[in-house]
Amino acid sequence: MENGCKKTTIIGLGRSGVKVIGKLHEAGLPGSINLLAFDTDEATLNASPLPDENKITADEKWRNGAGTGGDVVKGQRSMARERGRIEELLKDSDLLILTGGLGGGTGTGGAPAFAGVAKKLKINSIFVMTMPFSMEGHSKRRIAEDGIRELLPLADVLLCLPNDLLFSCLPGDTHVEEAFVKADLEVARTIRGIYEMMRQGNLLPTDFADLKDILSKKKSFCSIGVGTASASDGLNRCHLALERMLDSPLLGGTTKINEADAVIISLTGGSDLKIDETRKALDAFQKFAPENARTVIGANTDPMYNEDVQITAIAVNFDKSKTSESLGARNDSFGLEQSTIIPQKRIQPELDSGDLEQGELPLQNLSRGIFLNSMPVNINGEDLDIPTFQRKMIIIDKGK
Ligand SMILES: Nc1nc2c(ncn2[C@@H]2O[C@H](COP(=O)(O)OP(=O)(O)OP(=O)(O)O)[C@@H](O)[C@H]2O)c(=O)[nH]1
Ligand SMILES: [Mg+2]
Repeated sequence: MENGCKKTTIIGLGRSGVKVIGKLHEAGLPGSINLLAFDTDEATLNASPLPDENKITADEKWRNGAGTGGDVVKGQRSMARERGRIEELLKDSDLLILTGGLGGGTGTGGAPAFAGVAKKLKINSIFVMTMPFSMEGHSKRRIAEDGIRELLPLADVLLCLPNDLLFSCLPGDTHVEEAFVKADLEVARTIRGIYEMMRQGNLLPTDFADLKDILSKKKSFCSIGVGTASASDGLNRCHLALERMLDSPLLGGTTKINEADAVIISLTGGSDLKIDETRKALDAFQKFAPENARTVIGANTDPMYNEDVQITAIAVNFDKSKTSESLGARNDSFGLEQSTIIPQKRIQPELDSGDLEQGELPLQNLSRGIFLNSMPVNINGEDLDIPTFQRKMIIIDKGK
């Protein structure tokens, strides 16, 4: 088998997720990958360059393709009604990567349903979600943090990319529209890097087991950098890719690697990749990583990379703060300064520990009719307020 994964399904959920999947589709992806765009909003899907058969208008019967208008509960319900379809689409995959923006109704409310299905089907799952810009205000951030709480017990790996960091390296006079396109490209690049890391390297392997092993040891905060270069950029393309990786906005500077407790790095090139350039780049990288850090190195070739190389690194810092055992403390690190990867295994007992501080719920944004004063009951990504026959897709014989 050419790579470790039978089949990887990468899903874009909600407007920002759909846009990122569009960029991945345009760039082309190697290996056996199924790209899907899910949204409750038909207009977003119509604007996507993905082939029509890869676009799914979620919960069309109830939402009429009109979106959720920022209502997380509607997002939860819509995607819970799609569980049967999601199961069908995922059943032949062994890795799910899902991306979307935390803060909106569809992405935030819908992601746990995908995580629940992946868990049920025993598919490894990685969620790459953006955190709202600080300029979007506190209520969006609270929605995002509540979304993280819902996802944590279900996702194998959750990676939160702070939108503020995506914009931090752009000149102040960049047009907003252009800034969003750049942000989408950066998220797409990150997903491609994570995917490459997960493929079993034909030169040196890194895969899900390594990632999970490192992250399941302790609570950790992570940064991710991706750099690419081509032979046309000059003779030293691996060095250039390394430099670009170290410069990439989501990494947040080389100190993230200098101070890491563990580092996972992978290099992918085409069949023209030479041993010498690979070794030199990986040796150069080792100089940035602390001696006592656990380092996992992967290298891979794929004919699709012809002349190109890509280097991806995840720098992992184990949380050493004494007060960090509560989710409230961890929230300080969500978002602005660094990306966060948190495996589900460690999180579950903490959620049950009683340390959890109940935040104020953003009810003003939600319209829940007679359920206005009740909490949605979500178990394993299933909304229990939805009648069982609808959740389980049971067809009721109503006679003629
Ligand atoms: N990177 C990036 N982030 C975006 C973009 N548009 C919105 N976001 C972020 O994603 C969050 C969610 O927005 P959307 O993706 O539009 O929301 P949605 O999931 O479609 O949800 P609803 O439309 O409310 O059902 C926002 O709060 C922003 O932080 C974009 O074009 N690029
Ligand atoms: Mg939307």
